[in-house]
Amino acid sequence: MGYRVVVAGATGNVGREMLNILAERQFPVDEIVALASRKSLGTEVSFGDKTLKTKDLDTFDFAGWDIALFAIGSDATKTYAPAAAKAGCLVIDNSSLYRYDPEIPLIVPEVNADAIEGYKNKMIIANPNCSTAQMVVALKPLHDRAKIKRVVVSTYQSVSGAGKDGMDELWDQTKGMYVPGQERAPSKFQKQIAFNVIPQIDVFMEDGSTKEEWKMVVETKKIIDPSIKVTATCVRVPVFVGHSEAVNVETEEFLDEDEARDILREAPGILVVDKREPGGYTTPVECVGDFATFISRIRQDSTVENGLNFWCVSDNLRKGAALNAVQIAELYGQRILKKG
Ligand code: 2RA
Repeated sequence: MGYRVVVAGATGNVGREMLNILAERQFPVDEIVALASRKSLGTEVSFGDKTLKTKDLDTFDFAGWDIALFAIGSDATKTYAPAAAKAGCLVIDNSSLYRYDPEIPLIVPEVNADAIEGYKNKMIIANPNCSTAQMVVALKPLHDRAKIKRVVVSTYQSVSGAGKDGMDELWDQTKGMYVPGQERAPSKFQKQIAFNVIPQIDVFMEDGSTKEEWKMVVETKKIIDPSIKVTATCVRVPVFVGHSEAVNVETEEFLDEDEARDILREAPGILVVDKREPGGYTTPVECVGDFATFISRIRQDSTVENGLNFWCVSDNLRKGAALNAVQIAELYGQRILKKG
């Protein structure tokens, strides 16, 4: 016996990946429905070798459904998540709406699976931001061994993090560079993204950081340990899929780079690719479609007493969004619903 599963926002980048990953991981589904807003109604989406026609989120009755994966943005989530939760359907939400609510668990299964018990509070579980998810997978095992005091991270985030419009803008702008008359001005991004990098993701906060940077700080504390200090610089780069991060950590205890490599090799969800030779590391194009968070360039930071640097790459639509949501659904099925 399996589960009755809803995917809301099924026509977007993340919603489509949710359906792919549910099928790939053979999530025990008895029945599945793909929901979309009225403007995408009737659009066909793939679920394994089946095709689903999207139904109207606005009129959908969540009663009797076990799990709803939401990828619809904060405004729509505010309208539909409480109704689903009230009907007894667990909402796993990819928007930022509930992430910072102390009553709502924010879960990365490799890191804080036990937080699942908090589902009872509101029948809603939040999925972290993409840039946080991959980083905490790497930080947790290092923190368990040597207690991380401070993290300095710079991100190189792909345009798919900004949705399909972001991908279209990179594609059209790149073509427009070569075809006179087809130039495309920035609209989704603040500046030209083709052949450029942009040090702004999301809006500015009062202290001069951006909301994306703030999210990395607050979410890391909530998921791993409030005592970890994080400072982030988030940058959009002209890559379609796959976020990269250069991470520097300072730990309380000394952690040798070889031991760190061994710890990361053993850690769940991580694949270490770290050869000190040309090409002996992972780049975003190599992680597309993969489940793992790839760690490379592990090395001591000799400018502080106990410091390490590493390079962290993952498919942002997967570990950073859809995969993590499906893993939460798996956890809820195994630990709470225990069907079958
Ligand atoms: C981005 N963090 O990459 C966002 C997506 N959640 O823009």
